[in-house]
Amino acid sequence: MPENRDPVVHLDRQFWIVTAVLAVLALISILWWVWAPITSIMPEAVDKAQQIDALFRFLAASGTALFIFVCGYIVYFSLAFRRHAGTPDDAVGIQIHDNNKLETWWTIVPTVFVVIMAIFSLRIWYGIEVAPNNTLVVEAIGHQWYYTFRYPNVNGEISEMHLPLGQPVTLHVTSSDVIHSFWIPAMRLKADMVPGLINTFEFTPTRPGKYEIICTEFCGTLHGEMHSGTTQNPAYVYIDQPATYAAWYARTERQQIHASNAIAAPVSPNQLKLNGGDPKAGAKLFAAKCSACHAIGPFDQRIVGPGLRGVLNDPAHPQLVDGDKATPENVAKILENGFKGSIGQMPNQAANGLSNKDIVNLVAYLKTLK
Ligand code: HEC
Ligand SMILES: [Cu+2]
Repeated sequence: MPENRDPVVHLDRQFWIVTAVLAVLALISILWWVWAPITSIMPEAVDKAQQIDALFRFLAASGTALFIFVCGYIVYFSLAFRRHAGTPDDAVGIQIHDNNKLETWWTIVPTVFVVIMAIFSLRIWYGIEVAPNNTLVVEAIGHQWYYTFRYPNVNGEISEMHLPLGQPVTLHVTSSDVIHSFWIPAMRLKADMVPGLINTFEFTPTRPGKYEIICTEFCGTLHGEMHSGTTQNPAYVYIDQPATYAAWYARTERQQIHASNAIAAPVSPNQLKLNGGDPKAGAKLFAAKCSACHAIGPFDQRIVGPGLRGVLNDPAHPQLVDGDKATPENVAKILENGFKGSIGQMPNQAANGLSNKDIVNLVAYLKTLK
C-alpha cells in the first residue's frame, strides 16, 4: 500500500452505540427545555415575554443538545483512541486528509441552523422595534435614584407607571442625569436610559399584576433604590384591567393639572410668607423630594448635597453655601432658584417640582432640625 494513501477509517459498532446514547440524552434535554417551568420563576407579563421565552427555549435546547454531543464524543474518543500499553513511543496517529462529504455537512448544517436562529430572532426584534397602530405612548425617565413617567395629556412627570391590559404600548426610555438601565424582568425587555438619547420598545401587556423595575447600570450611591423603590417612588409597573387603568389615568390627569397650577411663576423670597408653614408636611416632602440628595445629619455628611441638620440652628454654620446668612428667607431663596456651587447642583423650584406652599412647609421643617 503506497504510504501517502489515506487509510479508510471505519466507525465501529461501539461508536454507534455511544451516538445512540448521546442522542437519547440530547432528546431528554430538549424535552426538558420545552417543558421548563420558566414562568414559575418569572411571569410573562407581555406578548414579547412569551416570544422571547420561546426563543430562549429554542436556543437553550439546541445549545444543550450540542453540548451533550461535543462533550460525549470528547470523552468517548479520548477513551477509544487512548495510547494502549505496548504502543511504541514514536507511534504516529492515523493521518487523515480532506473529507469532502464531512466538510460539506459540517458547513451546511450549522449554516442552516444559524439562518433559522437569525430569522427567529429578527422577527421578534422587529416586533419590539416597530410600532403597531393605536399605541399608548409612555415615557420613562431615569433619575438619581428613581424613575418618573410621562403620559399623553398628563402634566409633568409622575412617579407611578400603570399600563392597560391588552393595549399596545410604545415605551420611550431616557435619563435626566447619568446612564441608568431600565429592566422589567417580567417583560424580558431592557434598555439603557441615556441622557439625550431615547430608546424605544413596543409590547402589549397580557397579564395583570405588579412587576418590578430594576436599574441594571450602577448609577451612584442609592442605585439600589432603583430596584426596591421607596414609598414615594415605587420601582414597579402596574398592569391594570382597562377600567381600572382608565380610572387611574383620569385621576392622575386631574391631579397633575392642579399640581402644575400650584407651581406658579417664582416669586421673590420676600414675597413668600414664611410664617405658618407646616413642619409635618415639610417632613413628608423632604422624604419624597430631598432625601435622595440630603441626609439629616451634619453639614459634612454628604449624599449629593450637604447634610441639613442645623442648617438654620447651628452657630458653627452661620452661612449657607451661597455665602448668604443662614436665615429662613435665604434658604427659601435657594429652594426657589437652586444653587450651583463647589459641592454640586441644587435643583431649583421647578426641577424639584415644588409649589410655593411646599417651600414654606420645607423651611418650617428645616427649622426644626437641630
Ligand atoms: C439632585 C440633588 C439635590 C436635591 C434633589 C436637593 N438638593 Fe439641596 N442641595 C444639593 C446640592 C448639591 C447642594 C449644595 C450646592 C453647592 O453648594 O454646591 C444643595 C444645597 C442645599 C441647601 C443649602 C445648604 C447649606 O448648608 O447652605 C439647602 C437648604 C437645600 N439644598 C435644601 C434642599 C431641599 C429642601 C430639597 C428638597 C426640596 C433639596 N435641597 C433637594 C443637591 C440637592
Ligand atoms: Cu439607576
